[in-house]
Amino acid sequence: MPSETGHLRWNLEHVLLPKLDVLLEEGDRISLLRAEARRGLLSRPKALPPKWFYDARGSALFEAITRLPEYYLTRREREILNARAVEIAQRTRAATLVELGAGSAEKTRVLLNALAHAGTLRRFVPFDVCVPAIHDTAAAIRGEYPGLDVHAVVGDFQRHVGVLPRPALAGGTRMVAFLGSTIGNLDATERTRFFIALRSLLSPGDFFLLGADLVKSKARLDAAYDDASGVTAQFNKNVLRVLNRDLDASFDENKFDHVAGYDPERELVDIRLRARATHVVAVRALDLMVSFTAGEEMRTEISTKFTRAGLEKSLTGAGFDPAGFWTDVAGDFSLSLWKR
Ligand code: SAH
Ligand code: AVI
Repeated sequence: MPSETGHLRWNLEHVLLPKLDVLLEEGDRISLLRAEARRGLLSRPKALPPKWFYDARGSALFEAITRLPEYYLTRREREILNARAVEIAQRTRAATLVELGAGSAEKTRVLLNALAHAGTLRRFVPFDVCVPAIHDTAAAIRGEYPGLDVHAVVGDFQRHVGVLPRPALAGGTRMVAFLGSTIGNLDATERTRFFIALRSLLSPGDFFLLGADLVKSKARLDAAYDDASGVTAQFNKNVLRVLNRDLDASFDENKFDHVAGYDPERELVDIRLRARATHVVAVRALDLMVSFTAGEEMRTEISTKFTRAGLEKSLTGAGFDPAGFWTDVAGDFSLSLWKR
């Protein structure tokens, strides 16, 4: 028989905690990590998908990146949202806002406020692969917006966009937001697949709001992804800690350097970990011994930079109609609205 305080706690949690759908259970997450780590560590050059940066520590390190002087992206996107959220709310009249890769959803409050002010907002669906981040975000938003139906989803937006729970999407116009230029962390093939899956999730009249970083000078991009205080290096090396903990691996982050540089031809920042010396790493959960030679680089992320023309080609090619395109005053970052 639960105690009275136990009852009280259960009742309070029942009332205060937002709905949570888990499309990627812990067991599935580990199976996916095993499969993707095995494929990446056995490929040449070695590579790991960027979604594995984001455990609680990785998400906190990303938040620290957003406050770095060199990392202009978050500030620029917030500037655009501050200037355009009312217009976006009026244009979309969205009842449901789904946010993919929501993280802390800090900037999203600007959109939520505008939609609430327009009187159309009923539901917020933050979606993320990082359980602690989505849990904290959903609980915080629930507290800040009483009466808003907050329905959080744990999943991989590269796998689960097509299977978003219907109750989370029911009723009224939907807007799916994908902010922060996380789209740039997908390669061209992954982006095309993602846009097509997204379009089939949406109904005619729904909207997609995309934050995408724009092509600019190599000097600024190199600095943004290799900051003087070394926070991005810690973020990059966090993937090694995730593999150590979840795959019983023996990576020593002191044996790797963070390497990041903009490639103007491919219009992307290539982010890697470079082995300082020849050594072998055990990945016991995969029954693998992985050799690194001195100077060998393992890719951990790409961060693609876009042009307006390139975005228009991709999105219209996937069947979206342009419904708005804005940049910050300096022209560093873009926010664009697309109609299904
Ligand atoms: N949207 C926020 C956070 C960007 S950081 C902003 O603009 O500041 C990228 C976010 O996407 C992280 O919260 C990370 O956990 C999430 N993420 C990365 N890959 C993902 C995937 N494949 N599926 C779902 N979420 C993912
Ligand atoms: C989440 N994503 C958009 C960030 C980016 O800018 O590509 C991740 C990041 N990697 C290094 N710094 C920030």
